[in-house]
Amino acid sequence: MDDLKQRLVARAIEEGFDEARICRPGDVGHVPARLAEFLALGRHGQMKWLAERTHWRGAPHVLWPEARSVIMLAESYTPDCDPLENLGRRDRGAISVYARNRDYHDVMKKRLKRLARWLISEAAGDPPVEVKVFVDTAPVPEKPLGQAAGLGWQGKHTNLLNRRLGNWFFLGSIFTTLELEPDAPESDHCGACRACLDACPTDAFPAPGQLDARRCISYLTIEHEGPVDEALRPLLGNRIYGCDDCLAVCPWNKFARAAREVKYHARDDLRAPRLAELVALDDAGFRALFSGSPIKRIGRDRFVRNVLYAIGNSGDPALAGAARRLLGDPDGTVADAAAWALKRLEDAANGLAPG
Ligand code: B12
Ligand code: SF4
Ligand code: SF4
Repeated sequence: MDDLKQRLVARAIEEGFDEARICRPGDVGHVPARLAEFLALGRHGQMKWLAERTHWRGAPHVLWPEARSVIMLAESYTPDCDPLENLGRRDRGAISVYARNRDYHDVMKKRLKRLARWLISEAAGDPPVEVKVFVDTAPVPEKPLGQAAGLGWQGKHTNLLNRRLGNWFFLGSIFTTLELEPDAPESDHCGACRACLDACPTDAFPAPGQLDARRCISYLTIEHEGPVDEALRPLLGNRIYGCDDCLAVCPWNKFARAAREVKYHARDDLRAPRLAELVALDDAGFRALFSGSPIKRIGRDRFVRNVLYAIGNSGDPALAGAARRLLGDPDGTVADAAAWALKRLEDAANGLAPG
């Protein structure tokens, strides 16, 4: 390994990243065809931005032709508790692990910028080395780049996993004009396992390694605008933001240690929040509670919609009053979710629907 690369990797770990590896921007030649197929089948649902600028998302060397290397970084957010322990508690909502504290975009971007500044000063070239940092902020295929750099492999649940870190880590990248020696890609270590495919509550995997986002609870609770298909609502259970089921069952997680970054440790009030309190949030209350959190991005209306679906699924008659108060909500989707929740609670009370 050349000296600068060795020092770069050491510096990345000092900064708080868990792993750093390198590939070339053009190392993901299989992506354009797979992305095109995913889009042609409509699997992106309402995420129209995935269908835009596909000439970049599919081919990072076209995004910035002067870039010579991509430094791919992994940052663990491994939980210190059973991530699914809160599922099915009828008066509580389940928030996915990655969203129980600070927004990773903010935390990681600062760290990426610090590392990139260090690289510019250490490389001290003429003309100076140029860098661009990305974390989910540009049309960049982060998982395939991560695999090309050897950070891990895309498992059957489509996320990147690593033999040491498991699958609870975020990805970020630094593109640079600097030539750095690339690392070897990682190969598939899923073997015959299919735990993630079997764990999915909505059957969102049409085949191993492929996801139909339109059925994924993460998409439905975070990205999908307006009412959720009524047939899918019961399957959401009490998941009110994101979903972790396919990640949580992966056997490779047994080697992972809890995240070093305290900003990803769950806030006490978001470990098992009460549905009765969340459903009563107005705009100001929502913004105050989720300041600095990734949840803030979806806004009060979509969040309360999710909470009402969870109330409908709770079978808890004590929550009916809270749903009734939102029947006249100015947001049509919230009002629709309140009516659905009430009806489902009534059905449960009459023994017509599972509580
Ligand atoms: C859009 C998106 C979503 C969408 C769609 C997810 C998806 N799997 O595509 C939704 C909203 C559902 C989502 C959910 C989640 N996301 Co997301 N998401 C993204 C985003 C912005 C783009 C991903 C993308 O391009 N999807 C499009 C499809 C085409 O991409 P793909 O899965 O890589 O496609 C491959 C397969 O379809 C496969 N394929 C296709 N055909 C075939 C055929 C065969 C035979 C095979 C083997 C494979 C294969 O090849 C394709 C190319 O490699 C990335 C950030 C980024 N810029 O990359 C984060 C990202 C992937 N998400 C992330 C996270 C953490 C999540 C959640 C865990 C959050 C949560 N707890 O709710 C869930 C996980 C759900 C899941 N099982 O994937 C992390 C994953 C980190 C990691 N270790 O991999 C990322 C990288 C963000 C980050 N910077 O850290 N996400
Ligand atoms: S995040 Fe949940 S709904 Fe989405 S694929 Fe994984 S298990 Fe299925
Ligand atoms: S649960 Fe099994 S199949 Fe799924 S990603 Fe992990 S090892 Fe691969």
